[in-house]
Amino acid sequence: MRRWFRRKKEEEPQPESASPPPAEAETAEDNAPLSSGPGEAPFPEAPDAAPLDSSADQTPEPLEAVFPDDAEPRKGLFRRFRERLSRSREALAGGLDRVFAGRREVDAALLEELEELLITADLGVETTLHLVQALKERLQRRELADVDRLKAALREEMLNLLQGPAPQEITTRPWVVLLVGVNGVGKTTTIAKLAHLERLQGRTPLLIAADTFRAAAVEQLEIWGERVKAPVIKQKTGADPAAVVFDGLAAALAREVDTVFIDTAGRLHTKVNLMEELKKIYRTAAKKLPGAPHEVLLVLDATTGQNAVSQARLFHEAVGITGIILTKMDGTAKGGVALAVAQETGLPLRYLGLGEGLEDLRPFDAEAFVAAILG
Ligand SMILES: Nc1nc2c(ncn2[C@@H]2O[C@H](COP(=O)(O)OP(=O)(O)O)[C@@H](O)[C@H]2O)c(=O)[nH]1
Ligand SMILES: [Mg+2]
Repeated sequence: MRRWFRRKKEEEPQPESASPPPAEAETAEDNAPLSSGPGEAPFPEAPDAAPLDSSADQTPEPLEAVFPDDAEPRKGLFRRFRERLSRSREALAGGLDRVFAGRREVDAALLEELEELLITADLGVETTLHLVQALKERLQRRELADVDRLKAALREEMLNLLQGPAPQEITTRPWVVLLVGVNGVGKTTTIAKLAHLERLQGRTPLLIAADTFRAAAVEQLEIWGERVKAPVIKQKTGADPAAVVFDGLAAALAREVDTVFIDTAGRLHTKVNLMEELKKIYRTAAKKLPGAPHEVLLVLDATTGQNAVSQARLFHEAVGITGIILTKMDGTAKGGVALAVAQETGLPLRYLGLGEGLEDLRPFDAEAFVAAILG
């Protein structure tokens, strides 16, 4: 039952390389050349490009040095998820313990209590009903002899729901990743974390500051760029974000970097403009580099709960999302929203933000996640 995203995909298959996803008539403005003014070179060669730090070419630190708990990466991931998702575990596993206390048999009344608990733990009505329905069917098949079986069955159903396709294989260079999402969800911080992960893998990232709305946004990205030793391509505040992307991709090609991350604006009060801006960025990227952007990652703030699902719908309709990053999973009891987002969008969860530091972004792992929230 994955309605709107699946439907959209069927109706509007992602076009091959050059053209962006929304099959819309382009406006005159969209077709106009992107040059910033008469007599000016349309795209001066990245005038503000930060010089490539020479240390950027050195071998990055080994993974274990930066993630000491990742000497055994999978174990470290389970531990980190458990530690950072403790409030969500309190809500879910703690709630289950309370519901199951003193009960041995599983009956319809118990499933009803479970239903209430899942809704309050931010799984959303639809996802909760989906899970409870699956459990009711198991109960009818007499598979739920006791609460332990029920707990195991819930774990299984959650895992089924979170099982997404494997991440796209990186097949070309530069690999271009566009990050979108409303203001304050963590896009800029997440780009820094992603760039950091790239460096740990010995790859070279380049960052494009296409949130030209506020000077502070560009500065923030520049500071992160220095920290992760990644060049940042920018223009003046107020510049056309699509032009910055064009410059940025030219620089990425010239420098032969491995990966490009594009930071975008996310102010909500101009929703229509924002979506138009993102579409234009998408088209410009595709024109400059056929096939780009190769991934469009939507950043959602877990603390906003069910609101995250409606944001996903909006952005997916505008630019066609390929994966989701849920930030601020640390310190919130609303981690259950991950299940709602996965179920209601049908899009794969790619990363979880588990804190504000550079190391606090981890690839999404369904088993580690479910183990962390169910205790
Ligand atoms: N606790 C926590 N804070 C985060 C996380 N990701 C981002 N933030 C914080 O959220 C705030 C907004 O982040 P920013 O990257 O500027 O959001 P943007 O407007 O989408 O670019 C900053 O204070 C970040 O430190 C996360 O995973 N956990
Ligand atoms: Mg930002």
